[in-house]
Amino acid sequence: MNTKDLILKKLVENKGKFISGEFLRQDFDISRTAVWKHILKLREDGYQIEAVSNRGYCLRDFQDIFDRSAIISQLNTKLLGKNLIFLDEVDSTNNELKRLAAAGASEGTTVIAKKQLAGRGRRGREWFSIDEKGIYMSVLLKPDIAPEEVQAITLAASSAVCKAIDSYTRTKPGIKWPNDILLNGKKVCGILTELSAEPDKINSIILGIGINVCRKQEEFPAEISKIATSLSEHSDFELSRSRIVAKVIEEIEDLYMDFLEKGSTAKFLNIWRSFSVTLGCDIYICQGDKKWKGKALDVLDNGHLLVETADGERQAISSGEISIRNVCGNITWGRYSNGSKQ
Ligand code: BT5
Repeated sequence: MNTKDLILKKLVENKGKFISGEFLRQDFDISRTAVWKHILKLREDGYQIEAVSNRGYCLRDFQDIFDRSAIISQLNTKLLGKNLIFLDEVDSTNNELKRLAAAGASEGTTVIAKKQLAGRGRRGREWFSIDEKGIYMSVLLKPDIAPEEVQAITLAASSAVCKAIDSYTRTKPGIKWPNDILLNGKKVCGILTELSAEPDKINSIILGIGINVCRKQEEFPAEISKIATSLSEHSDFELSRSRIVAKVIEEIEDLYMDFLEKGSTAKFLNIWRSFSVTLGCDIYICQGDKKWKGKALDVLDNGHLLVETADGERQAISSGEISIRNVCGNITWGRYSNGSKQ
């Protein structure tokens, strides 16, 4: 973090309170003039910072400033986001992180973009992200696990996003297996997990997360306007993308570190279960030409879905397309794949 970002962090931590110029000067070992120059630069970036003689500086009001400084000044993590790349636009944050990973980027490297020109869903589908009304981010993880365990890690991401957004929304978010996050039955967030792996070892995982934040219902393209929604449509709060991003990264780190330390998926799978709108539902599973009916019973330690078939047998589902009779009684099509190899 440079000095400007550190000053911003102090102001954010003391939001609404005055911090004296002398305190900042001493804390960062710079001159009063240098402090003032950083304040002017932050104001140029859009921050409303009040300056009152004998009292100091105070950051006021809600501000949805979405840039690198705003995110890192609110981020309290040890690993994830420590190397944070913020772009005005990119083809896809997953593509960019793939390029960085190939060039040796370290674990925790995070790419965030204001908009994507070629945002991707799973299996080549499109993720609408051409405007600046969402969060488009990718996080690089390098856990020492076998490829078949990757599904569990992807469920950690949906659990983390739900925890992060739950406090902003009027209705509780729901997860449709494996990773679609819904508000009132409509998709607010999608997760694209891609991995680079050898037969028995993962080299890296890219967790790509897209969250619709402040796009009005009528601003979605016609083809998805009935199935997609934004946080702002379900929230009474002014939403700050930088705050939400910081919270999502912190929640992922919390669950990921717990997994690495304990070697157990229990913590995030319990969170996943608490947000699931899949478990207990009748579902249809499509695998190739085969389509069969079952009941979603539970999610297993490796992230696979445990299903009871019509004749009472139990099967673990790891891939295929599923449709779910959701809580509202409608049939909702969901899709699942194991993640794609790079
Ligand atoms: C997903 O795919 O839901 C994964 C989306 C991941 C997006 C992030 S953004 C950051 C990172 N960089 C990328 O390029 N991607 C990741 P899937 O389950 O295949 O769902 C795709 C389907 O969701 C589409 O076919 C549409 O029906 C619908 N959809 C597209 N854009 C949407 C949006 N903005 N909100 C809700 N639904 C959308």
